[in-house]
Amino acid sequence: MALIDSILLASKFRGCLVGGLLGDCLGAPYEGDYRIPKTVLQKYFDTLEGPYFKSPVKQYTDDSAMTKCIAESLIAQERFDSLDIAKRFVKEYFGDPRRGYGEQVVEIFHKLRVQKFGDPFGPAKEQFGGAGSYANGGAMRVAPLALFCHSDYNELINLVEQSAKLTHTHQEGYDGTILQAIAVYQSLHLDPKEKLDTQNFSSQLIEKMSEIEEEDDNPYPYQTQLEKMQILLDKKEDADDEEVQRIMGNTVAALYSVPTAIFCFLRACAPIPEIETENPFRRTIQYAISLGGDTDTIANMAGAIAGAYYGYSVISENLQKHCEATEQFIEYADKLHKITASK
Ligand code: RVK
Ligand code: MG
Ligand code: MG
Repeated sequence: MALIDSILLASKFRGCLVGGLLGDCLGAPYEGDYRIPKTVLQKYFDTLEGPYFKSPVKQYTDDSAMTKCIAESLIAQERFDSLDIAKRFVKEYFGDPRRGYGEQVVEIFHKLRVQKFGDPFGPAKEQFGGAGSYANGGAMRVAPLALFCHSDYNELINLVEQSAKLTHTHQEGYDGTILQAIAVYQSLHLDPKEKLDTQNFSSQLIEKMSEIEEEDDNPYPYQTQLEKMQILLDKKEDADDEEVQRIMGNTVAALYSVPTAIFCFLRACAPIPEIETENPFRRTIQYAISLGGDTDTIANMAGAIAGAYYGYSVISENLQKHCEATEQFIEYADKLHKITASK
């Protein structure tokens, strides 16, 4: 692992949170579309990144609303406090419910409120007839916790699992959250000036997920997806969008969106046909959105990983100006950096 100095780390913290926010805001208008023509997205990004013009900001969705709750809790408590996070989820949802939340997760917020937070982990266990949610809602909000635990891998795994289980008790739901956090963790520890070894990045993810998944009943789903990802990465230009969609997936299921987001980050290190930009951060989210489906969330997760790798300086100022709450997310990143520096 590279030695990352404090200035670069601060930039990576900002890059991670702002990167995720931009993926959410810019991906949200396309959520649910089958696949978005590359030409349409090229124009969309060129316009937003070009000379600044006044227009209503692109609003963030539940992904960033819940990320905000975790960031604010960690900043206020200076530690992981599951009850405090649960309370913030509920307050945030009832104060601003129209952010496109998952259909079922809101049941948890209602139950938590009625039960006065007696057991913050209880209602999640009852979802889907006791099976728990396998969707990507745990992963989409995990970035601040990955930043908070950047110097302690074992703490990261432990706390991330707990954070997921407030809403996602299905193995694929919480292991997907862990995988997203590990991808951010790995990105934070790499020097962006050195060429990224994408096969090594994915091999390390597979190795770490084998330790996580060996304790589970169904021990292979993420390792299997990541192995498929490696084969696609090797194919580069030869892997067309249809194949990527079919193999990696683009749905709300964590298994078919978290590895997809990681794939987008790794694929976008190199040029991609029909995506005209020299900027690898922009290429990452533009590519993630082009794959369609759960665009806000896949671009959010890919943006957080890419931002944690490249740092804040790579993110276009004009793109930021067109997105809601950018300043607020910069502030969260700076405060989290300060807290972790003094830990
Ligand atoms: C709308 C059957 C299951 C399941 C299970 C399906 C926002 C359901 C964000 C459910 C993200 C959906 C996304 C969402 C995040 C999950 N059996 N179906 N065991 N587990 N599902 O409600 O926060 O966009 O169809 O837990 O994880 O932008 O409605 O929410 O894209 O996944 O939602 O799962 O969703 P939830 P979430
Ligand atoms: Mg959303
Ligand atoms: Mg989504």
